[in-house]
Amino acid sequence: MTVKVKPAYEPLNELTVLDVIKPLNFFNSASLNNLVVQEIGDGNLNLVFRVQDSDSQKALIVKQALPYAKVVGESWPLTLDRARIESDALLQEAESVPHLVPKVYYSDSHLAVTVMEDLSDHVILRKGLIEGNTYPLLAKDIGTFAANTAFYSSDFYLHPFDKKEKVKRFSNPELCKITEDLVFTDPFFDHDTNEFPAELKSSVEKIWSDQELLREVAQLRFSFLTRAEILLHGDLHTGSIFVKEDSTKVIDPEFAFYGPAGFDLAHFFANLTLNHLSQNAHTKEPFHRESVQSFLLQTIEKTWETYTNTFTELWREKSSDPFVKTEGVLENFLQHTFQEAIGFAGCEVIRRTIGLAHVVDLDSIEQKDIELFYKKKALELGSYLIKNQRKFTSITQLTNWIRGA
Ligand code: SR1
Ligand code: MG
Repeated sequence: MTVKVKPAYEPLNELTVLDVIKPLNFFNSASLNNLVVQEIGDGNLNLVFRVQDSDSQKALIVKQALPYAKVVGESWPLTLDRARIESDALLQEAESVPHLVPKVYYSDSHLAVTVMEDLSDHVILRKGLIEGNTYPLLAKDIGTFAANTAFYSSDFYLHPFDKKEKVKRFSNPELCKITEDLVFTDPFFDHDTNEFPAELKSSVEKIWSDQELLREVAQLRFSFLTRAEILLHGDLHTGSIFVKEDSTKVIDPEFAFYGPAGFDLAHFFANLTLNHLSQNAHTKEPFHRESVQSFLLQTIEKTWETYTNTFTELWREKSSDPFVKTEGVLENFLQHTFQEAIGFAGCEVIRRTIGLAHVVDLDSIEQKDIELFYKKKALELGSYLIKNQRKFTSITQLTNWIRGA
């Protein structure tokens, strides 16, 4: 009897990555000598290799989790289980929106590896937006993604036993702890993970001493910790979305877990908002700037509209909830999701400005005084959203507020 021993975890390199992909028969055997491997990871946490046949140009991606957070180094250990969560979440999402996620070809939880579709013909949305590009399908695609992944993972659709099984499968305590700390805690206290220029100190101290604001943040944080409503992507910022003119792909769901329904859309809206502020510095030509900014606001509006329409349709056609026909039940859910999303978005705007992981949209503003000006605006806007979340009753109220910031 031969006993197959699973390979022990080792970080891959540009040579050993070939041992993972050869048995998959993705490339034909004649082309194995022509494979070109490049490590292209530029995120905070993982290794990402692109393997390409230099003759046919056919390519795939091998993503491997490291046992620590790359952004900080080995002093910050991090579970490898996030690779399993990521590939499971991609497969789960593909059940309802296969056209909006990369295809998974293979995964190995021991090596913490996911082998998936190469999307090099797309660009990262954050980069595309900073360059002043616009994407006509973005709103419809993200609204469709958010509504489908929410509905099909929720108690409105699943049998309670299946739902609770999934909550267990997507339990992701270490990655959630990163969000609990970096989004909902550290930026609101004088914590050593925070990072901001001295010139922002008085604006930051205003946040730290604002009891009304802190009370709201505490409540949002508690929601994030306790409300297992839907399977979230968990980190849906503009660096987790690949785009081109005719395609949108949501990548990187390693933070996936069951959480409050407004969280993903909030992060998407917050990152569009930060880009909107930064366009004032990045896009010099006024007509172009105005058109990019109005694209960003229309994207927020249309995403929410698509989300509510799609969710409502799914609810009417497929919900197993006993209160499906009771007037106001769906409306209450959507309203609560919307208002909480405004609060979550405020937290994301603040943490991306003064916390550990910033956004390049604001950080790359070349002129220091202009960078500080828009960072102050971001802090004011974030605080306003958190404190006034329950006053928002329509998406245009939000976009008007961002326009006027
Ligand atoms: C240490 S990880 C920092 C941030 O990067 C990820 O993309 C998440 O947004 C996390 O908060
Ligand atoms: Mg990521």
